[in-house]
Amino acid sequence: MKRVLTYGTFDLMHYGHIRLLKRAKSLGDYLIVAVSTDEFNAIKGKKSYHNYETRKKMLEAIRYVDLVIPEDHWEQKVDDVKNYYVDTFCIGDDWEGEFDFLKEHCEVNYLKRTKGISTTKIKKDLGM
Ligand code: C2G
Repeated sequence: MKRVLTYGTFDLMHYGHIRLLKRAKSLGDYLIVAVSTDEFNAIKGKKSYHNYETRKKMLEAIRYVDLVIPEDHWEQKVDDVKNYYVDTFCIGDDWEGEFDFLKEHCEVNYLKRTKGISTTKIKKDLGM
């Protein structure tokens, strides 16, 4: 049972997120998603349209996702990898290199971002 872990805000869920989650799941058998809390989003300088509970529920409804946990600080990743017996960490390549410190604990994969879609673009196109 290969366990995969990824992190994100996942606001205004779109096909870039879905493709990321599908590829993340293909790296193993069990996918854990750590979704940023509203408080951590503020630390990341992000204001999400959907609150944490809604974003958590939407992720839990996705067939590739097996468990959703909160991401509430930058320093939790090593503990998460240990506490959830994670074999593989992955995230979009906009984070290329940022999480290489995890390599002593698990595999680290940076997956190509899906071009042409982002939460920011959706908000802009909708005039939000
Ligand atoms: N993503 C993607 N393609 C897009 C948009 C997003 O592959 N067009 C990926 C991102 O690379 C990330 C995931 O979808 O792996 C979630 O994206 P965000 O919600 O923007 O996540 P982010 O704010 O980058 O949070 O500790 C890590 C952070 O919490 C990551």
